[in-house]
Amino acid sequence: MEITKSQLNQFDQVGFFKMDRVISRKGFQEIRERMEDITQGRIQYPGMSFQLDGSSKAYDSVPRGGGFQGPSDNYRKIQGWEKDPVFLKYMQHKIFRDLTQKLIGDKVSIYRAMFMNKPPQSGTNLPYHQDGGAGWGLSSYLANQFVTVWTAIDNAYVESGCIQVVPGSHKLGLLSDQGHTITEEQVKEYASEEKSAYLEAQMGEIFVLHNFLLHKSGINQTNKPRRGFSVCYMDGTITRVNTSEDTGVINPNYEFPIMFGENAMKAAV
Ligand SMILES: O=C(O)CCC(=O)C(=O)O
Repeated sequence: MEITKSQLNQFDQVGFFKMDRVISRKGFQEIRERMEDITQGRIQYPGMSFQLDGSSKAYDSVPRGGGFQGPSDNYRKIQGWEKDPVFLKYMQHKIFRDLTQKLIGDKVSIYRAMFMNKPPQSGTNLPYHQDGGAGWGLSSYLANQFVTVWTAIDNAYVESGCIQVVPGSHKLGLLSDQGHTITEEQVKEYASEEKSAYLEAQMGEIFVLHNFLLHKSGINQTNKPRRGFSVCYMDGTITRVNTSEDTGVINPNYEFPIMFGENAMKAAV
């Protein structure tokens, strides 16, 4: 199992590509069950961060994150999944080793391992943004030092708020110094509906995303959750220069977890 030239070409040309599920059905079921264990508090790890969904579907109304806030199906974002051995094993899958070696290099860390949920008939509109820029509090944010792997935990459709992207927009570079959301004028100029594509996925399928690719996601109008697991791999030499909500880093002594290469994390047995 390895990343092909054609996938890398697609990544270069349009800023993303899709992959089939990389683990067995049984292994994927274990991931889904473990996700439930964590959202319901049956398993807890110190240092994971939890943010509940807001009540108004508006991005600026989501509450601040914190520690575990009780069993809930309404978490919008949870970070710190590398602390869990089932998730760590997935994140260190040899296909992601191959991907990151080809795109980044030998020593690879993550700046976040994140669950993003659109609860049934709910969820928050996430506006168009790029995953990079000074606001992320990282010592570097060059394009070739990052790649995001987004896995569908549930089927993700247009109606359930799947990710929407502007193919090729990674070539625009960072549209804001700070990174993250773009202005309404930039949306008009670069991200009209006609230019966009919806990334629908069956559970287990994966999208590999360039961090400068403009992407957003809507609300969930179905009766089933739309959960995604997003891992942002980066060059392992990058350090933290600031705290940042986006990376979930609030501890000033935080060191990014190494996934591959020297000092890579090992799952506790
Ligand atoms: O899962 C989503 O709806 C958005 C995820 C996202 O923005 C990301 O992985 O960078």
